[in-house]
Amino acid sequence: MSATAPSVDVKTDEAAQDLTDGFHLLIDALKLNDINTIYNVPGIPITDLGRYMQAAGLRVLSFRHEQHAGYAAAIAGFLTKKPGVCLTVSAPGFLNGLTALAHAQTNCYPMILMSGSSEREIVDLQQGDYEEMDQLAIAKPLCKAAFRVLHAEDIGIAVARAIRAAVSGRPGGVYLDLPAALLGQAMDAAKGAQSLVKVIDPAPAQIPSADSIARALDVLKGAKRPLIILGKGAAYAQADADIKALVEKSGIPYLPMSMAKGLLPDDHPQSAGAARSLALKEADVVMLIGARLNWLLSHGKGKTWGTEPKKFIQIDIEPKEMDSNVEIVAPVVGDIGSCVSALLEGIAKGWTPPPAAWTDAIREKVSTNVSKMAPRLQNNNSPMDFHGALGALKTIIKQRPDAILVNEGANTLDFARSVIDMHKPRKRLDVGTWGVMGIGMGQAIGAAVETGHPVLAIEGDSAFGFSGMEVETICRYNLPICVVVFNNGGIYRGTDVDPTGRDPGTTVFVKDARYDKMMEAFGGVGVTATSPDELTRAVNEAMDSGRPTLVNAIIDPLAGTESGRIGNLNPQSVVSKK
Ligand code: ADP
Ligand code: TZD
Ligand code: MG
Repeated sequence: MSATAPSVDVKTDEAAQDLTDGFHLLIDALKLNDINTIYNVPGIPITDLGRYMQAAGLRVLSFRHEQHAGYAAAIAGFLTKKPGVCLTVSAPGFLNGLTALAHAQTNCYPMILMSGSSEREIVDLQQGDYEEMDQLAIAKPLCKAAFRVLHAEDIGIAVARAIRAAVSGRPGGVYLDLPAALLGQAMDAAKGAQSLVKVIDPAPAQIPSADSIARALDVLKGAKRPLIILGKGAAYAQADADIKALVEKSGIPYLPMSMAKGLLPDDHPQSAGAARSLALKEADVVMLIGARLNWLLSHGKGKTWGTEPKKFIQIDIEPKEMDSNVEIVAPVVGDIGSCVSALLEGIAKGWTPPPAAWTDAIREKVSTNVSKMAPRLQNNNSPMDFHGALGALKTIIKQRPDAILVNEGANTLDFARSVIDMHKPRKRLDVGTWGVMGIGMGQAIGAAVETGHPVLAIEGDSAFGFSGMEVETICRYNLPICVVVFNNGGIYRGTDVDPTGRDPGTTVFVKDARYDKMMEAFGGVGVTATSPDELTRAVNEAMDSGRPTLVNAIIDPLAGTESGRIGNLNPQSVVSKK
């Protein structure tokens, strides 16, 4: 006995060395596919997963709330064309992350939400496990694909499927369910290594048909007043040089959607940004590149689009997008890089620029509107109005074109979008298709981590409140983020009152709130700015130092308007109008 006992022990040790488990297979699968950053909130059953990931060299950033980890992952997907990964615990953590997954899906950002989940047998019999929930069923309708992995040997395939689903075709959100029991499952290490899959060509080029390109060129050539609309799909595609060449070689005026600003610099002579109404009303042919005809473009019809009959050309990777709101006379289905380069080839074979009457009309309107706006941006009023404050920040962004601008709020969003010129692609990150409040700190952190560039987050005071606790995360990772809170004491304005006199009005906050103290509480810099000059000083200092900073910018509570620029979407009561 005594002679055999040690050899049994040795054998067990050797066997242990040859084993791997769910934790490590998942890490190996992610690393194999160059996924190296995870945005998470730890807890049962994924606490050790985060630790092992960190030990294995992945960057694991822990947030204070899963929604913001999710928004960071979503914007990482937009910026890098690789799925951003958010990791959460079961039921409540999963649900907190799910808002961000649905947001990624809505905005066509590639993202994977991985959530730990409880024991399948107990969940399925609904016996009341710790944080019990059938997460897969709940995630499914809100994302592009949802998978559950039950066996360690399937982890490699599951990660591969998740990556491919997120980035191929129209990018979107993917859910990966990781039952607790999976993570601890052991398997032979060599077999485990063989089970991993490196995804080859995860987002294959989708070449448009020659017919569709010829049709689009025909329609464009027949136009008297053509217009190109660039959407965030065009920014995502990272076909920057070809898109610029297409605009410039064609001579067609272009209008950037919010997150496409900077694909070409906003002060480009062909930009119709400051002549949006005229351009949409008068154009006869509109070519959409990575932009949907959703509410942001009034569904392609109605007053915004004037009385001129329009012909739409649409470039999009998603065939079902065509004819979704109005007829598309020249659908071009493919990836934007391939479609734009095919159009460029066509143009090189012969092209007449659009009539000068049209391009001059747009340029004149732009120049009139820009001159009208200029003096308003230079005021040094205290308390500030939106234009004075944004005029100061516009100059800062011009001087620091590599900085990334994150922007949310109502007035704070709508005014910043039109006032602040962007000079480089993918530098403006905002509320996206839903107009969601709460993306601010998550997107700022995701952008700083993924790009290493400084971030300026311009936040309405309400908008900031949705993710304010993440300033601790910013300080903990010492990220170069300067948050400017436009403090007008409320949602839209700070002047609402409860007619009964009992409570504060529904849209107002504590007066004279000191948001700057929140950043100071965690070791960052807090400053209050009461004039555009003070704002300029504070932001420049923050951007120079790279230290986490929050500038509490005092805005006149009377300056804003209801719902910013989309007040028309509010339903009207007949009773209150009596
Ligand atoms: P915006 O809000 O800026 O108008 P949308 O989010 O509405 O933009 O539209 C983006 C569109 O871009 C989506 O319809 C999506 O399918 C498309 N898209 C995203 N990536 C690509 C790509 N690489 N090639 C072609 N189309 C793309
Ligand atoms: N909740 C979520 C998740 N998204 C939303 N868009 C809203 C609520 C409604 N909402 C807006 O559409 S804008 C806004 C809310 C609450 C805040 C506007 O106030 P603000 O900006 O302080 O951020 P301004 O500058 O005061 O207008
Ligand atoms: Mg406000």
